[in-house]
Order: sequence, then structure tokens, then C-alpha cells
Amino acid sequence: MMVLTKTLFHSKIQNLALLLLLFVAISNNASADDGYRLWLKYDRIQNTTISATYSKSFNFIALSGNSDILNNAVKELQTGLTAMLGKPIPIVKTPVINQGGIILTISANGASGDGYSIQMQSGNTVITASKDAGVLYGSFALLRHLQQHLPVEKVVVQSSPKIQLRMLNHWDNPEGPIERGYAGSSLWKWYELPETVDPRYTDYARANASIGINGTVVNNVNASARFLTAEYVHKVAALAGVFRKFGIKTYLSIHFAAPKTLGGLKTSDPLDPEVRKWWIEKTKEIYSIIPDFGGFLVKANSEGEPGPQDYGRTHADGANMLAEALAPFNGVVIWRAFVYKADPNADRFKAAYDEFATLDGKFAKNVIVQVKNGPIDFQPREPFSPLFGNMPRTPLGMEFQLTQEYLGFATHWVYEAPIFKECLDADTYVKGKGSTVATIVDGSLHNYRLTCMAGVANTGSDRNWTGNPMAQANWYAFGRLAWDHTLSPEAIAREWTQLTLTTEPKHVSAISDIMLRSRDIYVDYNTPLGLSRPWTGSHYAPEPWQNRSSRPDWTAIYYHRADSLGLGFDRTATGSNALLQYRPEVSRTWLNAETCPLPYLLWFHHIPWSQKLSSGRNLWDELCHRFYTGADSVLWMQKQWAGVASSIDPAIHSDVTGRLAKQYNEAIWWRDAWVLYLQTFSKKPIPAIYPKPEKTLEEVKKRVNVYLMR
Ligand code: BDP
Repeated sequence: MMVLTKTLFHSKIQNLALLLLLFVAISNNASADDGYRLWLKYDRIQNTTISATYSKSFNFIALSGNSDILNNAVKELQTGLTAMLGKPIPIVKTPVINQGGIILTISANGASGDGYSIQMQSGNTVITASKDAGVLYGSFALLRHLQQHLPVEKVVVQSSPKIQLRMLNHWDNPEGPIERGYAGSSLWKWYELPETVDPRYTDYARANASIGINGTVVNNVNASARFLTAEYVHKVAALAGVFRKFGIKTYLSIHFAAPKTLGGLKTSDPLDPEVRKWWIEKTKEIYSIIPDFGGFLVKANSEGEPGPQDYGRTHADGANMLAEALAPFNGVVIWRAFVYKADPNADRFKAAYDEFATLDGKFAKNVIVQVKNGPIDFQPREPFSPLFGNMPRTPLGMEFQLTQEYLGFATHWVYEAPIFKECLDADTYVKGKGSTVATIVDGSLHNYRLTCMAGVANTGSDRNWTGNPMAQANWYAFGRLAWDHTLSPEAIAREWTQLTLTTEPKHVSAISDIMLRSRDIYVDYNTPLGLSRPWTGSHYAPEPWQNRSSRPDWTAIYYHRADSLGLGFDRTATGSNALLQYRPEVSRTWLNAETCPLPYLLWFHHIPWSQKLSSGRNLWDELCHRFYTGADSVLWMQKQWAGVASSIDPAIHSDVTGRLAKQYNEAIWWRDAWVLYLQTFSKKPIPAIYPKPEKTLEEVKKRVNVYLMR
């Protein structure tokens, strides 16, 4: 009897345990997060003390004005607060005294431009701005504050963006694929537009507005003229109709030869009166359909795209022709400086400066020249572009790349804020110490009338927007830095983690640690000591042996210059002398191989294999050290990530776990590719403390080929 009871008892316990497991499984499943909500999660606040305090402070939302943007601000606050506090928040016309609520006001005395202030007055939280968009940004700032569970009274702030045009550049093609996109296909369903407007466009706009982004270029810089047809402009207008309700202007990339290809003219020469007329008419047509259209983004005479030089004209001639057409509508031309000619003797590093610096002061008032952060092409680490500081009379915009073209696509976890920040904080010395790139881009150094920061988007049709859920942080960080470039990568990492993943303090620190180290780890197993690899092929796995192409600067060997003597690109006076494009205060340390910081060494010097470096190791040993420790550090990332499992949504946790496992395997593969290839020149052994690669160089090469064939 006793035995039976015991058995029954045990089986009851087992059943209970099973039920509990089932409940956990169901609730886990119910909470399974597909990443769609990004950082706008508004999960119910579990901490009862915090929830109770917030509940007392937020009992209503009072709005006096009426506009789409203001209504969206109210809607966002209402949705966010209701979800976080689990109680309805009414919208009222007049604030209820001493009840605790949010008051949204427009006032000419509000913060300038798109800025906002948040103050506490008579127990209410008052958001004031001079423009509707400012109120929207202030509302998102308040929600961000609460999502981080910070004390209400600490929300008091006055904030204005440092950059006027804070834009995403989508490299989306009309048929759906995204150039260098790794998160599915285009968000824009051109085949459905304009009749069907996907609700996802609204969520896209919300996400952007929440981080201050106020412009979007919807199509690829390698532009199809199709976007200028009336049919497509109407499709774009449908998108613009959604975006403007969130303070976002819509822009188009244009095909410079459109007058010929679309308009049937004999030429697209920017000085031809018929061509000018064609652009004027086309621009008028666009504005008649999209009255608040932002302007044109242009890639011209670059990588085979047509441009003014096809007619012996300059970039300024081309830009000014478009500026003339846009000026009556306050539209802008964003003219890209990403150019490099197919010259076997040239150094691609120098190309943009050589073509643009002499045009300083020759651009019309509504032209911005958009410069990539580095002189080559979105490499994992590049020195800042020497154009910054050398065009004082031309507004220069910054172009960063969020999509991970050279950063391991959607597999490798690389937090990009340190890349952006490194460039923004770099000192150009053009007006003495403190002339940072940021002060040039924000217009304060040269008093630019127009300021712009663009991020090449990493979004796509994947449910979680960015493929790798951790890449959402790069979109987030870009927006936050475009608003305020003084924010630190660490502050942004912590903020994003709290909004998106967890508020558990230890885990916030652990995740931020991974994020902050991730770029250096990637550089170590991919392009250490200033190597770069912008060659054709997959743009994914390193293929340092790649030596054949239609032009030399589309091979790998052009960039690393490995030979029996050493490694690296000599850009001093004995080489291409590209360092001359920087101020002496900048180039001084870089010119000398002894003083050049190791992260930039091979950008500027051809270093003998046996040369001793400041680390105490010789070049070959230092390279091995970097490649091996870089790859091994991915194990650390995995361990760190495993340690936060308890506070991360299981679906997201296992997604990232899988990606990290792949990242580790690929880090080993990439390490081996470089080490085995470079060893054919250095003829030196891999230091004994490191395991020998399991594969031969030939085997590694085959693996890369197989990858490319997929
Ligand atoms: C390169 C990309 C290419 C872009 C080009 C650009 O590989 O797809 O079209 O930049 O920025 O990095 O125009």
C-alpha cells in the first residue's frame, strides 16, 4: 500500500512536472520572438515597483494640435505605455491637473529644427518642439527612457540633431533583389504598388523615426531609369505617403543617362539646353506627384555608371544641372564621391581626392557631396577619407555602410558603431587640433549650409528585417549617431540591448562586451594590421590569391602586395605617396613605419616579413598571432552568448547561437586561407604555439570555390 501510494505520489509529481514543462514550453513558444518588433518592443514591465511608479506618472496623453505626425506620436505613446503598464491610457484635449500625464505641445520657443525638450511640470511630462517631427522624436525618446526602466524625473532633456539629413540609402533594384543585401529581398513591393500598400512600410517608418532618421533613398545607386517613369514615380509616391507621416522625406537615385535612355534625346550632356530642360520637366513632374520629394542621389562615372565625364564635363557640371531643376522646390542633389578610374598605375586610394578636391566651391548651393568614410570601400578598418577637410567650400556628407558587404554578410556578428565613431572622431587638423571629421560633417567647422549622414541600409524582407538579429543594432546605432555623433558606441550598445534583448544588468554588460569587441575580433581573423580586401568575387570569404580580372584594382593582390620581401601597400613617398593627401599632422605618424599604429600599418607600408613591430613580434609572427587569436575569440563570443541564455528570448538566442557556430567555422577557414597563402611568400613556419591548419592551401582554395558556386 505504502509502495503504491509512493508510486502514485511520484507519478503525480511526474505529471505535475510534465504539466509545468508543457506550460514553460507553451509560454516560451508564446513569447517566441521573431525579431519583427526591433527595439520597439514595449514588453510589459515585470518589476512591480517600476511599473507602479510609471503608472502614477502616466495616466493620460494630452494633445492640442492635429497632424498626421502628431497623431502618430500620440499613437506610439499610447501603444507603448498601454503595453508596458498593462492599463489603458486615454487621450484628452485638456490636461488633467495633478493627475500625471504626458502633454505634447508645439511652441516656437521649442528646441530648434527637429529638436525637442522634455520637462516635468506640475507632475506632468511635457514634450515641446517647434516642429511636429520634434514632438514625434521626443515621444520616442520618452518611450526609450521608460523601456530602459530609468527614473521618470531623469527624463528631462533638450536635444537637437547635429545633422540635418539623416538618411538611409537602399540599394534596392526594381525587380526585388538588393545589391549587397543579406536579409531577403526588397521591402518595397513594386509589383503591388501603388494600389496595395503593405502595412510593413509603416513599421519601417516607425523604426526610422524612433532613431531620428528623416530621409530615405528607396532605390539602388546603380540606378535604373525606370524609377523616373510616371508609373514608378506613382509607386514611390505611395511609399512617400506613408513615410511623410513619420517626418521622413523620400529621395530617388537617378540614372544620369536618363534623358537619352528614357527621354529619347541624342545626348545626356549636362550643358546641353535640351538635356537641362528634360531634367527640369522631369523634376516638375515628380514634385507634382510627390510635393515634399527630397531630391536625387547620384552615382556618376563610377564603376561603369554614366556621368558628365562621358561628355567631357565635370562632376560639378552634372550636379549643378540637377541642382538647377531641384532648386525651385528646395530639393537637394546628393552627389557621390565614390569614383576610381581603371588606371593600372594609379592608387585607388587617391582617386576620389584627385577628382573632387579641385572642384571645391564649384557646386551649386543645394548640392552635397557624399563621401564614403574611407578612401577605398567600406573595409572592416580604413583610415578616414582624405576628402574630409579638403573641400571647405562644399558641404560633405558622410556615407557609412550598414549592410555587411565586407563584414561577413548576415552571418558574422559585427557591431559597427566603433567603425562609424572611429571615423567621426578622427582629427583632420585642417583648422588645427580638434578639426574632427564629425565637425566637418555636422557643418560646424566650415559652416556648411547643408549637412547629411547616410547609411547604406541593411534591411530586407526577412521577418526580423536584418537577417542576423544582432545586425539590427547597426541600423539603430547609425540613427543614434546621425542624431548625436558624440554618443559612445558603448552607450548605444547598452541602450539597444536593453530595448531589444534584456534589461538584466549583468547580461546587458555581457552582450555589450561582445558587441564592442566584435569588430576587432573580425578584423583580426579577416584583415589584421591594415590589410584590405575589396576585390570582386563573393566579398565574403578572403581569396588573397585572386589575381585575374579585367582591371588590376579588382584583384586581391593589388591590395595586399605580398611578395618575397614582405606585405602591404607602400603609400609613402617611395610608393604611391597617397599620404600627401592628409595634413602633415595626420600623416606624420602614419608616414613612419615605426610610429604608424599597427591597425593602419599595411595600409601605408610594405613591411619585411622579419621586421620587428612595436608589439615585439616580427611581422609574420604578429600576423599569425592576430589570425589565430581572432578566430579563437569567436569561441569567447559563443561562451559569452551562452551565458546570457536565461534572459534572452529562446528563438533569438538559438538563432544567434547557430550564426556564431558558423562564424567560428568560417573564422578558422578564413584564417587558414590567409596564413597558408601568405606563407608561400614569407616561407616562415607558423609559431609552434598555434595548431597547424588541417587543410592545405589547395584544399582551402577549393572550399572557397565551392562556396562561390552556391
Ligand atoms: C561597392 C559595392 C557595389 C556598389 C558600390 C557603390 O560592391 O555593389 O555599387 O560599392 O558604393 O562596395 O557604388
